[in-house]
Amino acid sequence: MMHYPVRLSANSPKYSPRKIARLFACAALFVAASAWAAPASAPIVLTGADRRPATSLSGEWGSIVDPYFSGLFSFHHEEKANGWFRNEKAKPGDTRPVEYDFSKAPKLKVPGDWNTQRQSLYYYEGPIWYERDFTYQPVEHKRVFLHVGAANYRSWFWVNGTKVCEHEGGFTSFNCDVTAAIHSGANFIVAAVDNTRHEDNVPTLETDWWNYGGLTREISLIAVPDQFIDQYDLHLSRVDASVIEGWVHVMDAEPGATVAIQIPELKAKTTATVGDGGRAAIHFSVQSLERWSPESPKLYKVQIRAGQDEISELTGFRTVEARGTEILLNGKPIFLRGICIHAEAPYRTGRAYTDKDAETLLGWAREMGSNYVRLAHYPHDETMLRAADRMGLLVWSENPVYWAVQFDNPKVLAKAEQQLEEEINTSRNHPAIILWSMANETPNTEARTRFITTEAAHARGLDPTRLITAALLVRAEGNTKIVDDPLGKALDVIGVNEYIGWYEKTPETADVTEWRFDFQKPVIASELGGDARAGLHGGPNDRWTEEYQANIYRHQLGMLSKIAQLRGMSPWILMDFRSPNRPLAGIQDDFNRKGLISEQGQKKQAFFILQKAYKEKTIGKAE
Ligand code: GCB
Repeated sequence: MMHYPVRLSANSPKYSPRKIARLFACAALFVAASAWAAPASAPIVLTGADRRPATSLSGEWGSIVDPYFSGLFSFHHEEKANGWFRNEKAKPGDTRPVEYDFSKAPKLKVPGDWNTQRQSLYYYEGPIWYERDFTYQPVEHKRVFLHVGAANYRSWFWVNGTKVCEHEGGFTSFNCDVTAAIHSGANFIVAAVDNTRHEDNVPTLETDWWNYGGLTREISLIAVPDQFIDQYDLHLSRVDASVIEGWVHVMDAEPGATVAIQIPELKAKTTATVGDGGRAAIHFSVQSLERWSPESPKLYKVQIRAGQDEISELTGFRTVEARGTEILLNGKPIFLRGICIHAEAPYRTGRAYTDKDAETLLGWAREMGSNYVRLAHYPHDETMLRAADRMGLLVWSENPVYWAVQFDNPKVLAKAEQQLEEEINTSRNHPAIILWSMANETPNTEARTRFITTEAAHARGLDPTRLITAALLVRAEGNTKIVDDPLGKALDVIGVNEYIGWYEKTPETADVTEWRFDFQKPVIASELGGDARAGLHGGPNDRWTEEYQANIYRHQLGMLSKIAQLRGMSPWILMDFRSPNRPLAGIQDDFNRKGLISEQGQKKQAFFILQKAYKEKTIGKAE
């Protein structure tokens, strides 16, 4: 266990006379740093945060690498009153040394993972401090939030020396109220980000992707009125395709306050009243609405107003349902021709976050003939979801419950649920998302089934308009693959991962493989594939060559086309991605090479095989 925040309190059993003496010695510092001791409020979710005017804090931040986290914790793991968040400057006559100086420290770009910015940080796991000066002009009756797109894995934030929040989870956005800490003119912000892996984290110790650390996504300041729209959900009714329904939540609203919604292009308007819980229920009819679909990803500007607050969302309207073994999009059966994608940046490598990253990755998926992408194995950046909305790609979005997290630990369930809530509440207005995935390849145990069933119920409670899925491991008896994992009961759509021809047997084994499903539900082949180094050639049985990978795809496509209840597929994976599990020199060089495209954009033979199957619709029923 590490030194996560143990706050000082007078009745702490850890109090020893020695510590008390030390505390007296530090009393002066405590007074000076009293703002530090004030409890920071918990971060909140702001739906559509990226649609609000913002002051960007991107750019170069001073950075200090702090492997022992001595800038925050003293040697008994107590948070220090004189920690580095004070951004102290040495003054002549100081009676003690100031042993850090952000203004002289090397810079790190924000957003950006640290691993690909500095050679010495390539393998670094631990805490790093960030500092940035900025000027700001607060406006009366406005609250200011620090919006953090993502900080992997755990992060702490201070504005002008006052703690504003801390957060756990590396792939979801959060917002910290900094109103009381920010002032007019010169300000500074300090962040500490720690990407140390722990067994009770979500994800846990081992993953097959690089543990990129840092402030990996956009970070900005957002000003909102005292009463403001924090979350909303607007979607098309499954019962009546001319009705838009959902809710708008107004933070700190007086009951009886009004919410007004307008869709100018449809000349549609409605108003609703905020009830006790701060929510206004929305239900209104629209004429001649064009529904969002991959063929026609129509987006509408939707204006939401509550008191002084207004947000202009760009969204589309469609329905998704599972009926029997079908997935229905806008009431019609659909086959998901897709591909898995990691948030690895094309060409430059590192964590993806820019619009350009999203357009390149999703552009390749489109070029291949996809109508769907599985964004593995954690929630991706909002830029990816906006691009999917625009480009007409249906999305599987995933909670990072990956492999064997501590399924019997209630704290771990709470962490998974917190990340799930952040994921859903942030991105619930993206028409592209149709599937919430609870987990990937989890061991079939009672504790696991209980954990994910609870998570699934939670997701359904938060969002009953989408389908719940998970990527399951499959067991085999001879050449029969059997899908009878009891977790299937909790899912609307069954995802199955299998690697025939790579981790098991030969590509040709797919030809004689039969499938048995114990669930009459839609099935997605959520992973399949094998590694190939782009440009490496040989025969169809020479591992690591493009020909071998292509051979796997040929046989897999033959096998999959015989599965009656198959409703989609997303082979592993669009682009090669960095992973510490892949050290094979000259071939992998720290990259999982199952991409159909290399990280430098070279398309491998298998790309064209899948493209042909997707474009000619030789896989899946023609819609
Ligand atoms: C899997 C995992 C994925 C890995 C992949 C592989 O089953 O779900 O995260 O990267 O296999 O390449 O082994």
